[in-house]
Amino acid sequence: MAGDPQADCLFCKIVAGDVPATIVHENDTTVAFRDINPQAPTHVLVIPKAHYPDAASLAEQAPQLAADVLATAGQVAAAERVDGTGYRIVFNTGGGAGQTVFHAHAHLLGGRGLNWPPG
Ligand code: IU
Repeated sequence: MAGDPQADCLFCKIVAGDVPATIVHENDTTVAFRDINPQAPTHVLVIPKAHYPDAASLAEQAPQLAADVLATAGQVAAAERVDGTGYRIVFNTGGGAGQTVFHAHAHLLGGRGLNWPPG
């Protein structure tokens, strides 16, 4: 069923506490943790606790939860003090765009200059 934990999903295991992660923020619906391969001084992944494979399915099937992810990203940006200089929220969607973990997640990147367009 949509949103249910998936046994083979790394991020569901992080939500369950079965795989370690450096969690920087958690509330009833979302978790934020540091990316293990950071691409910027601040690189935090914000995920819904419920499983949706990508941002599009999350937004379509659980729009309030998608909003929760964005709200958490904003709160983490403020806590990391990157809100003053600017930051980026990225949802890689599909393998061709670089998505490797198929549990919806926002990358929050900040703490350095960010070029546009991204690679
Ligand atoms: P992507 O947009 O699906 O490519 O992002 C997945 C991210 O998950 C990527 O930046 C990885 O470095 C990150 N990650 C992680 O933080 N912890 C892990 O155990 C694994 C991947 I596997």
